[in-house]
Amino acid sequence: MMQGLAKKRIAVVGLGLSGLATVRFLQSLGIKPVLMDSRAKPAAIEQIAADKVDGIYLGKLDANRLAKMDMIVLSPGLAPSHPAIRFAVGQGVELVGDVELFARFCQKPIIAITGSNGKSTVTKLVETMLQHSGINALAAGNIGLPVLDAISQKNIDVFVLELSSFQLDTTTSLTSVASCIVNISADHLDRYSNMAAYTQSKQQVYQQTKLAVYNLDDAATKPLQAEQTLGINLAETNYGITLLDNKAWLKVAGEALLPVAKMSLFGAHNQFNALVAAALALAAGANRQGLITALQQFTPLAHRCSLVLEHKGVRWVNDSKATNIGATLAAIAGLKPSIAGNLILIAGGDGKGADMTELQPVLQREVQQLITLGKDGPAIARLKANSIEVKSLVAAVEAAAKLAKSGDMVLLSPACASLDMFTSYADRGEQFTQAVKAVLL
Ligand code: UMA
Ligand code: ADP
Repeated sequence: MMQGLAKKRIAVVGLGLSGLATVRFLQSLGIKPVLMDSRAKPAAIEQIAADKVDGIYLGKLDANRLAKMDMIVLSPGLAPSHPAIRFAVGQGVELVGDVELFARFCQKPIIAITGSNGKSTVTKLVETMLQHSGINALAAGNIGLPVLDAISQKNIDVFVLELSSFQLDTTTSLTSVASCIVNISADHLDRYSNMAAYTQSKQQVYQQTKLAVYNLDDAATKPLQAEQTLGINLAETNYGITLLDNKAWLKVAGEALLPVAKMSLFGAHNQFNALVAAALALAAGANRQGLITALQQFTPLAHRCSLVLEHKGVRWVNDSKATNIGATLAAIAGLKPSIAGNLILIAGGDGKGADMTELQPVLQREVQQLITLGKDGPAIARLKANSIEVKSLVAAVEAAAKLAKSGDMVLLSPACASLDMFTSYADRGEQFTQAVKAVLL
């Protein structure tokens, strides 16, 4: 069961959530890893017992020390193109990520999900559908629970993995019963040289899969090779939307499943997410009643088009998880039909190298007032006349409160990462929620 790891000199590079889980996992196998982080003082350093590791090296990554290893387990937040990593790999050191180790050790069926947007929603839906079918499923990976923490949980029947392109870049042994790229739109272009490189990274989710589920409206998601494929869009006849007694129903595996109005999630993008999740869950043994219960009872995830409050007829919505353009476009498309008055959009942050002009047609057509902040705020502000540039989220909320009238919606959907001003998208969403309450109540 040691998969040949026992006698290896292993470096865990990056001491964030997944790095720490990797350290614990290796220690449980009796291995004392070498630890490195490019930061002088990573937050988690206090949690590590020095006598259970073979040295901790902080600050600049030490290329010569890395080159002496047999294996490097690299955290997703560090790029394999880092010069010290490249040097070590050039010297013959094996490079893997935590998901690769998980794939080598996991004995249970795996469902693997990637995409630019909708990964977490689909992952949680699949987990819930399986659970309501009496199958003990556990969601892990990019969604937050490191896979090497998940692996030690008892009595799990199926692992449902949300995988980022960063994780896929260091994974080659993944075998899955079903997998999916939900969609591909511009993201992480500060790490990938172009969209082709980013797409290639996402395509790795289909390695050794039995069933590859893809998005018929997005050619880049089509598997280049897979045992079995299933293309889905809302217009498709097998998995799609069908009209019954003038009502829209989800159609799953050729049969009507549930009226769309009975889903707890709203918007066309979430109908698509539901169909994809149903296909993946059925492939892992879910039953139709399990799918129905999950779709009716699913609690929408926080910071994704969540209503903060309604005040004097104005709805304030937190979509902080929209960290790229595709997510903001989906949020506006989903919410706009429900807005009687104006849409006031708060956007901006770190655009990660994306071309913000892709937002322009929708800003012109659907958004009545734009408020921007953050590193790429000015680039977004240029796309619409009379936009208001502010320096803080509180100032954005104050500006929106002055403009909003009954029937309007104020939507925080930044189309950018949060890390230029906040510790995470969740921090940004929480600060927005607090600011809205402080300004209005
Ligand atoms: N970092 C350094 N030096 C290091 C190591 C990390 O500066 O030596 C920095 C990274 O650049 C990054 C931060 O520290 O800014 C965290 O990086 P990490 O690799 O230590 O991340 P973890 O804490 O292990 O969390 C990772 C995922 N993070 C990333 O991929 C950046 C988490 O996804 C995931 O939930 C967790 O593993 C458990 O599997 C988060 C994420 O932002 C939600 N993912 C990106 C996204 O969804 O767009 C890909
Ligand atoms: P991810 O884990 O890929 O970031 P989430 O499910 O957390 O995906 O959703 C992130 C953002 O993307 C939310 O703002 C949501 O409104 C939007 N979104 C969700 N599903 C889709 C989809 N299928 N297509 C486009 N955008 C989506």
